Amino acid sequence: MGDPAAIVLCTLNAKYIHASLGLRYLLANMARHGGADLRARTVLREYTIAREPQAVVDELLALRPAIVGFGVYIWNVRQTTGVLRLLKAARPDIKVVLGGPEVSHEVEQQEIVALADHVITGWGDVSFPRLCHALLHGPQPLMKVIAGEQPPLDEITLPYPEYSDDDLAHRLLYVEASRGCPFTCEFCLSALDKTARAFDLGAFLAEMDGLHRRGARHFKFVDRTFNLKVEASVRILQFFLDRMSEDLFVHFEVIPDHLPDRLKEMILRFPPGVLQFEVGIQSFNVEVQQRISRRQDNAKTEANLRWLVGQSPAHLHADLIFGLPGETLASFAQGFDRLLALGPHEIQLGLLKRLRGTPIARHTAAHGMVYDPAPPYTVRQTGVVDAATVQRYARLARYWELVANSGRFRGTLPLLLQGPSAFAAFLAFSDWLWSRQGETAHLSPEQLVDALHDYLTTGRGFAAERVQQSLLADYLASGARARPASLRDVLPAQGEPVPRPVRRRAERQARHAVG
Ligand code: B12
Ligand code: SF4
Repeated sequence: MGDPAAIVLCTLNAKYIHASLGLRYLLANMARHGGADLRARTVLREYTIAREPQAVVDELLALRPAIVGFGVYIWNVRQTTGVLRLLKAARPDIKVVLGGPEVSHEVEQQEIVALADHVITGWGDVSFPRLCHALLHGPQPLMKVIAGEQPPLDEITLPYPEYSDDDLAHRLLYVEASRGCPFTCEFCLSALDKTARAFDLGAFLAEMDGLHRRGARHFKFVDRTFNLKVEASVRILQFFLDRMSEDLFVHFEVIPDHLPDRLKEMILRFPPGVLQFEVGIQSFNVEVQQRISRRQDNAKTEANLRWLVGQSPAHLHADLIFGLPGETLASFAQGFDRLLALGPHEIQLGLLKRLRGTPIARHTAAHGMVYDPAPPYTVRQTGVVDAATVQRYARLARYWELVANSGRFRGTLPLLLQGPSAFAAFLAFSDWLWSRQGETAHLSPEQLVDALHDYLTTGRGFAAERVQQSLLADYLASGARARPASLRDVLPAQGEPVPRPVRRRAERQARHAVG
């Protein structure tokens, strides 16, 4: 056996494709803020939430660590608690340090915190190395809960060399040009930030260049608002324009009502399929926006979305959240129809979550908000939306993923959404599909084709031939090769050549589902 690793940095990612940027920051700062000896004895271990807790513990114990630091997030808190329980039962002497957004607020109420030795709330870049130094070399820390220090950003070593070649080849590379957000949307954890702070852009771009030279072509910016400071946005876009290639793909989260001409000009210089923007709309309801302290100019938002969809080469994902205090099903439907009319490539239908620490909690009593007490703390009902309606919406959101966002039914979707309200039309289909299937998961593309055929012909009264032709074109374009019953007589016979589907590369990317 080799030397024991003094410190293990561990987290359970949502899926293998997500690499933890937070832990790489901690690793990158071990030498600068903890000492060269600490860096040499620190290792990173990432798992997914699907991994058996005992298997994770066995691997951690084999490393013989003195300290294990866990990155705790809403998607892994349940599983990490399980890991911690087993780890502490086997080796109570191992010091466990927690950090991450899920354990940065309401710490006193959490089982995982009770099981741990220390918690660092907020940023861990500097405080984690310092705490490890103290735990290993003294003086022993007195406090269990430590507020993470927020140093000037130039005192934080950038973590990008910590991405391995394997990460570059197989995983999403998260990168961060700025931290924090100046806005105050109450459902969002970033509402607690006082401001956004930018990393030195020259240094950041030099790191991006390093990643690019090593072969990285997919970059996901985690900046809360990429288009906050136009000067910086323009320089970042120019950086990628200078390195344009067939396989380049860059994802940004943007605010919808701020798109100055300089930024537009830059965007227009990109070929299609390279830029992906995620735009939080959340609600078009002015009263709701004000209630949750979300500043959004709806007219500018609409104009910008129209421009982005109609004239820019960017792929556009727009997010809505159902269940905000005071938002009814009818007002949400209006917002959905308004957004759909602008034509974003995808509409992501979210359901409100009461994230630990977020100010939205102040509306709980006055607006009859009831949330699931278990992560991800999803809203169950509100004063104006009963529990059955929330469930009905959740099913609709799931079916929307399968039918609309999957891109499998591009030709047929307009038929399905026909009518005075696209939302109402899709809700009626969703209710019908639920009554027929009784599930929202495990629906094969063929089952969906048959269901759509049935619904559109018998339920909506469209001509059978028109529906069949539309579904056939969609089915062939999707590249699926089975034989749904409703298309059997019009599909090319087995063995006959079938047209190859054309895929746009932006669509290959997983969406980042953040409120
Ligand atoms: C990437 C990401 C994801 C990825 C997951 C990545 C993964 N590793 O598996 C995906 C796309 C799957 C995702 C999904 C969701 N996400 Co998300 N996501 C992010 C995002 C954009 C980036 C995270 C990041 O890398 N940040 C940059 C690093 C530097 O910051 P950090 O991770 O916070 O790390 C710092 C500290 O937390 C701390 N720290 C971290 N680990 C450790 C460990 C130790 C030991 C210590 C001491 C300190 C420490 O130090 C780090 C450096 O300072 C953040 C927003 C953001 N910009 O942070 C949201 C965010 C983390 N997500 C959030 C939410 C709400 C969600 C969803 C619930 C959204 C939804 N659908 O409604 C889902 C959940 C999915 C599920 N399965 O349940 C919330 C977090 C809430 C929480 N309590 O965890 C955030 C903060 C966004 C927000 N709106 O407020 N997300
Ligand atoms: S939703 Fe977006 S704009 Fe609003 S506080 Fe969160 S990150 Fe900032």
